[in-house]
Amino acid sequence: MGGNQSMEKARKDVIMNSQAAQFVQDKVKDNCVTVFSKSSCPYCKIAKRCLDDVGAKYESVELSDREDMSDIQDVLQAMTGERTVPQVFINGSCIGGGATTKMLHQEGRLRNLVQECGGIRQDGE
Ligand SMILES: N[C@@H](CCC(=O)N[C@@H](CS)C(=O)NCC(=O)O)C(=O)O
Repeated sequence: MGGNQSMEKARKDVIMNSQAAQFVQDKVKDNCVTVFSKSSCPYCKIAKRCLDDVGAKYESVELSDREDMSDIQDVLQAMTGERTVPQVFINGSCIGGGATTKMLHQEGRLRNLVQECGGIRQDGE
């Protein structure tokens, strides 16, 4: 491993051992669908609209309200390669952001992914 690569790995290790990493991993583990979002973000609204359309229950983690917003984005980048929001996790994996969520919805695949972890709202929920 070259110098830059090992520095990069060391940085990633520090990020993934942080409190913010534990927080992100717990959210992803505890929810069938988790959306890391910011209140003013149009792509986040698109992703949530798609999830609402298929009747998904999801936990939205609103980063704009949090002091550790930047730490959480560092964690998301270490996990997925992307620092942007939204990042949508279904059944433990990141499916991508707003554009990918919309594409999966248009292709009719989003509902099935959510269904696999029991995240579709039942009557009255
Ligand atoms: N291709 C991405 C674009 C997402 C994007 O550009 N998000 C903006 C907010 S709407 C962002 O994260 N900007 C940087 C930041 O807020 O830190 C997607 O489809 O989700």
